[in-house]
Amino acid sequence: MTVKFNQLSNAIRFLSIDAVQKANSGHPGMPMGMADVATVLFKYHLRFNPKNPNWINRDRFILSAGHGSMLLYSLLYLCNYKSVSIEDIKKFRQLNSICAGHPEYKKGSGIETTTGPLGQGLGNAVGMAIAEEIFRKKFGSSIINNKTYVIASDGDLMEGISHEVMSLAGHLKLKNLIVFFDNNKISIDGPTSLSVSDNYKKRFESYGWNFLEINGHNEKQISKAISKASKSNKPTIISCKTIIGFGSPNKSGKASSHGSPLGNEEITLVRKKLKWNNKPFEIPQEILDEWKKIGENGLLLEKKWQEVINKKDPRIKSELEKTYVNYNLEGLENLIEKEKSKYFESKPSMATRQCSMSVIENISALLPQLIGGSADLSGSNNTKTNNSKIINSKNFNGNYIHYGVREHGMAAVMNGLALYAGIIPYGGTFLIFSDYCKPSIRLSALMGLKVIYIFSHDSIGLGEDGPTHQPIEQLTGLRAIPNLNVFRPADINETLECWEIALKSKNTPSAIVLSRQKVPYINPDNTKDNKCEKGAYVVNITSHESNVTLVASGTEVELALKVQEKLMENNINSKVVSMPCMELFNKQSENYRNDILEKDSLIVTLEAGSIMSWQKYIKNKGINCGIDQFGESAPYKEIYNHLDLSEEKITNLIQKKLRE
Ligand SMILES: Cc1ncc(C[n+]2csc(CCOP(=O)(O)OP(=O)(O)O)c2C)c(N)n1
Repeated sequence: MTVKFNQLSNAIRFLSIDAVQKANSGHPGMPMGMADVATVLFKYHLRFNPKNPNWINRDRFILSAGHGSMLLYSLLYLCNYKSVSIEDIKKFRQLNSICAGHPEYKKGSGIETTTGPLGQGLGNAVGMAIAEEIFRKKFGSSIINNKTYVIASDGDLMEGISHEVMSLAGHLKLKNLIVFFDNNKISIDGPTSLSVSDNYKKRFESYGWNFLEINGHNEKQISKAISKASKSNKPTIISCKTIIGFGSPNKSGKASSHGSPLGNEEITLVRKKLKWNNKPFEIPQEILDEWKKIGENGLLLEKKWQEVINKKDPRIKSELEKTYVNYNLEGLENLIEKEKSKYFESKPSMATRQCSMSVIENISALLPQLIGGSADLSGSNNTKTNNSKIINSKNFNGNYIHYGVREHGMAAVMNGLALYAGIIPYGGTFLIFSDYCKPSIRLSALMGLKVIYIFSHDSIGLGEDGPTHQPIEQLTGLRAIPNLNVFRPADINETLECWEIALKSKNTPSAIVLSRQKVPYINPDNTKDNKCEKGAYVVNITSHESNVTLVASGTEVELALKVQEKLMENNINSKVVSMPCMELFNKQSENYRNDILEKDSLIVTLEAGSIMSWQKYIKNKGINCGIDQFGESAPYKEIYNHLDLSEEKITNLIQKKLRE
């Protein structure tokens, strides 16, 4: 018996409906509406191999509308991915199930990225499509030629980030990027006409995209559109007119099918309407077999791809291996060590953003996998160096992306670059605008991606640009994100060390926060050890029986050293601790932490920003020197004074406290 097309797509529909019903929560409407598009894509077009989900030249499939997660889990199960069994589907939305509420990235599972916050998946897909272009240029189109497919919903396209990343994709002419727009005209509040009247054709054509329009339930139209998109020299968006909750007599076409179980009565009606006479979670064997066959096609595809590679120079194979599997960080330690020694001799005063530029310039000559960029602040963030080669639509043989003024987009694209494999992305903006990147930084951390954020102009020290540009609460906000290392180096030595940690880190993104203004060289000795690795270390101590410990980060380490001098003038011994990374310090043994922050010492913390993340270190008896108000527009030294961050004022405070 031949299996009909709609039996294949109905398998997705019923797995989704039944899983949502069993979990008593979830989103059945979208998988029911997009089941036909997904079936055509997987049956005829998507090149993937369930037996090797890490195949580098696989087409990427991104479910940007992550709330429709059951669509993805159904596809993975039906195509026989090892990651998703029927038991997993029965445990949809339960603790430890791979079938989480929204797709959560897991390498090798077929879940290519974490989605749920609308718009992020689109940004990741743009990053993946850029990565594909970079590697196609490097290895040739017979080796790397994969497509990136995305399902995006009304909500994805309403989000501002969709503008940023799709505009960039059009500019870069990412022809292997194909987006299916689930144009069902329904969102949570009701019809999308409540809130949007965009002319999508004009919108996307103005970005430089192809815009195609089809009936998203018509097998032939869907397939023809994908074929057409595949031949295009621009990115393509296929607007698929679909019915949310397709097949539900009372809820299809309505917001009521979007985000809650259909209910047993309605599900019985859907079964009747779609002629599906199977029990929950039961898929007839012939349908399962047909889906399995779809998956098995991939085996052949990868085999053919391997044959192509086998015919090439063996060096290509080892180069592929080196690029995607075994990053070569060899040479990094030597380079860092050499640089550290060099600067120990010259002890330069440099803004840490300049320090970072010198690091990038050196390491990018060594590490081709570094792809940098900035959201239109290259010169200020010092992200572009003499070794930067610009990537553009005509030439992807480069290592630097001008993201334009698109911070949020940049961060989501960097996640996509990292997810593709073989790339360590870094990108810059002002620390104040890390707020514009936050949702994507959070996802870098949640996914455990090696993404490096460069945030310069890290405090009131930027001076005259004023309070709109002076970060106050940003450091605290970033530090509140789990699994993100926030580095604030104090000099060139620390900048080198922090970069080294960021590059070596396996599953943790990094934010390297840098000053606009110059800082002196503070490193006390030339050791091979990476002092920043433990998060904090002693810079200078006037006596081992010091009764004050000054703990600072970044530019305020200089201030701490000045306070130390003043205290000494008054016969008060103290210790200066630099704490470039709280997250690493907090992970150290209790002994180490107690050695650094001695119990009987008066702990004084200094940072030109919110004190919130420092409060835990003073244990109620110390002093937090920081800023809990907005800054001012003035030359920076005046602002420091105005906001009480001067050695005189801090010394007075300490003396007063010691007298208490
Ligand atoms: C950034 C973000 N804001 C809000 C939400 C909550 N949310 C989930 S789906 C959705 C909109 C649903 O409409 P649509 O995108 O058209 O999906 P469909 O109804 O077609 O499934 C919203 C607001 C979210 N997931 N992400």
